[in-house]
Amino acid sequence: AGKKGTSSERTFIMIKPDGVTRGLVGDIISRFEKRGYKLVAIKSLVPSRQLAEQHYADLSTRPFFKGLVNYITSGKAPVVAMVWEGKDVIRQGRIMIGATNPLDAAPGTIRNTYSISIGRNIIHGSDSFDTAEQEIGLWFGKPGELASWEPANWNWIM
Ligand code: RTP
Repeated sequence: AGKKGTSSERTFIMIKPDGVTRGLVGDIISRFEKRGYKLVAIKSLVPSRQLAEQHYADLSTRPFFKGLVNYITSGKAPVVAMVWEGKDVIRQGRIMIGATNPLDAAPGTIRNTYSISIGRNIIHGSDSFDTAEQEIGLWFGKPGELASWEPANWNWIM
């Protein structure tokens, strides 16, 4: 996940099928872009069962696990998987997303703005540096999948 605590820190963000179906991809990308974060990978896909189960492996004993995996693999809509880069992006991403239960999410966050249901909370974001490393490797593990780039005017963010 880049280097922790530096401007090359990276996080894994996934817009879930409900966010895609509802046409929120543009708004979500826009929030990260405008904040000053850099998009270094993006793809739209229907995850395989194996990928979804690996991604949510920590939750495998929870009662909602099966429903969660069924939902993100259903193919009714794809997910949009992304890697975003920048200072404190792992923690800031979680703040921008809001609490897991949208009913507890702070006003202005993505989940508060667009949802009222924990099982349809629009988006996922890595919750720590180690998780980010693991998730980026899982979703973008092939060589060349992450773009490193510097826009000409990047000095505005320093
Ligand atoms: P995420 O991993 O998706 O960013 O969410 P999170 O860390 O905020 O929450 P986590 O506890 O890891 O749960 C992962 C996802 O499982 C779904 N969930 N459903 N029906 C339920 O009671 C329930 N609880 C959790 C949510 O979609 C949550 O984002």
